[in-house]
Amino acid sequence: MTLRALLFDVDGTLADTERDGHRVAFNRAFAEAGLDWHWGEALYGKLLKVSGGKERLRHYIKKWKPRMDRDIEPDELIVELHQAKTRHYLELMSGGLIPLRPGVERLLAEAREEGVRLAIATTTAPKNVTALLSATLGEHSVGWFDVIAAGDCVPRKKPAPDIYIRALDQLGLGATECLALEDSDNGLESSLAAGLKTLVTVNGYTARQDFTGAALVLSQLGEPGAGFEVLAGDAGSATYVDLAFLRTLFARR
Ligand code: XBP
Ligand code: MG
Repeated sequence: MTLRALLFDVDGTLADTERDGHRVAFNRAFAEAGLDWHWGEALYGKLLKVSGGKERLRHYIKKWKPRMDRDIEPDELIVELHQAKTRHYLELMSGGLIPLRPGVERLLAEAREEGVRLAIATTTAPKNVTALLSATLGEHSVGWFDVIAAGDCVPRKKPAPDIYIRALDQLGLGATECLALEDSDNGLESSLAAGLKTLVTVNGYTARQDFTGAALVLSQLGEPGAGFEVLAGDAGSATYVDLAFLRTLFARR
């Protein structure tokens, strides 16, 4: 089988957007709304168990603020806070705050040169994806992706397989023709449930998660001269991920 497309997760995979991007944007939205909530780095790591910003807010209110004495319905509050959070996130991104992870730009370029199609399958809002791509690779890079499946376009977020199934459907490809790139247990559960072979590159929040079922678990994609560390699986003699390496990984039984 030929490798036809790479499906990328966004947060944590393309860039380390959670700690210094989403988390900061949530905190700015809380302050703006006059709430004394603050999501520190460690608490945010726990909250990441729930994917999706609105879902994360709902979980936090239920668990940490069950007796909120505001005359506003939690549903309304969640929508308002999430809109404000997205505004702050877009502002942070437009400032070029967060770079792509090592190897991402190189791998995207190689895939384009060699006719391997690109797609996005993420839990985050579509606007956030466009903002990250535009800030790091230029506005034109949005067009490099044949499919951007994001946010609320499916009923169930990761770890459900819905977003990957949607992306495959829009690509018109089967799972066995594609490879997914993920950073988290929720993301891996989602891609595996959609039938996709998956390469995991971890980050500070996900390094100790369970990645059973992944084709390979690496510290990062790496670059020539600044390679990855293998956390689980067999990378052979490779030191960084390029398209030739992904083809070998993809072809493995
Ligand atoms: C990661 C997430 C996202 C962001 C928040 O998504 O869980 O929910 O933290 O984004 P992925 P929104 O790794 O699938 O890209 O606030 O826009 O939902
Ligand atoms: Mg992710």
